[in-house]
Amino acid sequence: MSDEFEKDQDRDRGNGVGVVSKTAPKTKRPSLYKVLLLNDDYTPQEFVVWLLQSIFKKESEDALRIMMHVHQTGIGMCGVYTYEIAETKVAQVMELSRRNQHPLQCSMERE
Ligand code: TYC
Repeated sequence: MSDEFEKDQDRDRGNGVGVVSKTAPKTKRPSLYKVLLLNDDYTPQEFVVWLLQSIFKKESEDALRIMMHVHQTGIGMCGVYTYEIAETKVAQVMELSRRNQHPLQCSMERE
């Protein structure tokens, strides 16, 4: 049991052990970010499927489904991550696309 919790309990019992204000929670859940892939007319479908498998660890069936969703609707989600992981994945997609001379675009958005 935490010291803070015991202090709150002591105050509640009116036993003379005071706390100034209610104990604030010490942890906050991190914000999550969606990583989004955008369609274009030039990046090969196989390259997008390969990125989804290698960077986003998707099974081949899921990778194909996500790629086709982006191809047909213009945008799609590759995954949801904390800020730094999402940022790293976006940078990896952009760098691999650039190195392979594909115009593929990837972005992130707070959930
Ligand atoms: N539209 C591309 C093609 O027909 C395939 C593609 C899919 C490109 C998804 C980008 O994010 C993308 N070759």
